[in-house]
Amino acid sequence: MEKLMEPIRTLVDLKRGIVDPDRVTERKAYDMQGMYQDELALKKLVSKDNPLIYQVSGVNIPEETGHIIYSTTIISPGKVGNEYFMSKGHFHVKEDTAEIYLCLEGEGYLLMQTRKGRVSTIHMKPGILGYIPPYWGHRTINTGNKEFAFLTFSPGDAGHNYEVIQKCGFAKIMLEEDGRAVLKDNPKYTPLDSQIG
Ligand code: PAN
Ligand code: ZN
Repeated sequence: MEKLMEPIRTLVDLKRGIVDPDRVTERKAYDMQGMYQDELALKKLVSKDNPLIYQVSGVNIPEETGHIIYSTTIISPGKVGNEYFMSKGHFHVKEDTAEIYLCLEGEGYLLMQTRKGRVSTIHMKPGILGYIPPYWGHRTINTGNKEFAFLTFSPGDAGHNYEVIQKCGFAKIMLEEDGRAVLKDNPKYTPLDSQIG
């Protein structure tokens, strides 16, 4: 017989997301090695005070078909060299799964990319909902001067595949130039061959 799960009530602060989460994952500068252009600047940050780049707060939902997983991500303001603080970025393990991002606070970009390297961005600010269709890898970037917070909702069985991004990077990077966020080609990008996209 199927085990029936009990409904869950979650309090959401409309600026900072899920209140009293079951789990919080922190990503500090140390955890972001290999992700930024300026490796020396990252090294310096790590040895200075290894700042928090972002944190993900979630509720325990079974990672199974039929469920919807939701969490809050908060990315700190800051840069590594002239590259803004950002999430690692990933494809879903089950690549035919979509995701919804709803911005609560701050501003930034949702950067998406197909396996073939086609790129799309959505400028996020409070109230903007970004829909990530199936097959698009995704990363978020805080281009503002305060915390960038958003809620995410994804299918329970989506999973996270970090390997592709770790190996190949994104085709584009977001840099600060003359006080503005500018999307540039990533000189370190190494494309992957694939039929999708
Ligand atoms: C999000 C991300 C979250 C952190 O919940 O997992 O923003 O980014 P990374 O997972 O790339 O570190 C999501 O897209 N889940 O599928
Ligand atoms: Zn995702």
